Amino acid sequence: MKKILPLLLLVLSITYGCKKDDDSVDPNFVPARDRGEEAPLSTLIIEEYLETHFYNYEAFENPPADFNFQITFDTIAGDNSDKIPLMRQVSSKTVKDRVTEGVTYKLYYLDVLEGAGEKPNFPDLATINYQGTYINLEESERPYTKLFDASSVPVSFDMTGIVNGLQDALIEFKTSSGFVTNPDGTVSFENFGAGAVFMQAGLGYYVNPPPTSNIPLYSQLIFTFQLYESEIGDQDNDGVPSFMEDVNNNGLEEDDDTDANGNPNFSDADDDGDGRPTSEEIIVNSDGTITFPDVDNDGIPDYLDSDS
Ligand SMILES: [Ca+2]
Ligand SMILES: [Ca+2]
Ligand SMILES: [Ca+2]
Ligand SMILES: [Ca+2]
Repeated sequence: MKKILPLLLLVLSITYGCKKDDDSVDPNFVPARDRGEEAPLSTLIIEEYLETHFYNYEAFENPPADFNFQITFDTIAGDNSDKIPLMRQVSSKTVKDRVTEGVTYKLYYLDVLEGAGEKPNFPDLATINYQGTYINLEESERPYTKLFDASSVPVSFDMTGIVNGLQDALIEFKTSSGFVTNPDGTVSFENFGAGAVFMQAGLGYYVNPPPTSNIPLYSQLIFTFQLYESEIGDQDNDGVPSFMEDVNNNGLEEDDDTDANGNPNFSDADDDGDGRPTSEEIIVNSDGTITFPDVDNDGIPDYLDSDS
């Protein structure tokens, strides 16, 4: 799972490398491809996959008794030539690149089971199972996709720490309505959300795949998942839920940094940098609601106001 910080660091070092045009530049240094130019190429690869593959929709329509409600894909060919291509069943939305201003992606996702619980917020913690594959472009090395990570048991993730495309997809689904405990002590979630997302490299790992993963640079990623539970995230533990730390209200947690100290508000326990922790500049009421005092009455709540 990608952490945001290394990617940002990487981009900074590339910028520095380009500007510094002297002998100290590593002769083997290859700058990352332009994210804006890469985006449409990535989309074409995704769309070709969606045109040539289908999912096990027939099993979801008439579930066999032992069906596990896992989404699987196969090529439209041979006995499966008459299957409906994913392209006709996916939804899409426009999402922003987190690195380069102005770059956007048409993100495709497949909504198979919507779920009967709650929609997570983008900076929440989500409990899911998942399978992550990448699209393999080496004709000599089929199969078309290769698995790089999976968990068949529920695992909880901080959605601000996972690949952006998966974060962008999970917020379109709902959690389960609850769970039952089985006689053997395991739990079974009921009415969970299930889907898949097909993401361009820029919403995946781009030039920064996990070191041991063998994922090639610029790989398009596909995740299938079941969404079970979510929990409101407060990553910096300052008492303000992280979804409320999206000051510019654009659905991204990375680009709000009131005191410009490099730590976005969702991971900054003193958002205005005035030396008083945010937790001391808000009032958490007994019913869990939060009051934001504005002592100098300038319209800026104290926790975002460095002079009050
Ligand atoms: Ca934001
Ligand atoms: Ca900050
Ligand atoms: Ca904060
Ligand atoms: Ca303040």
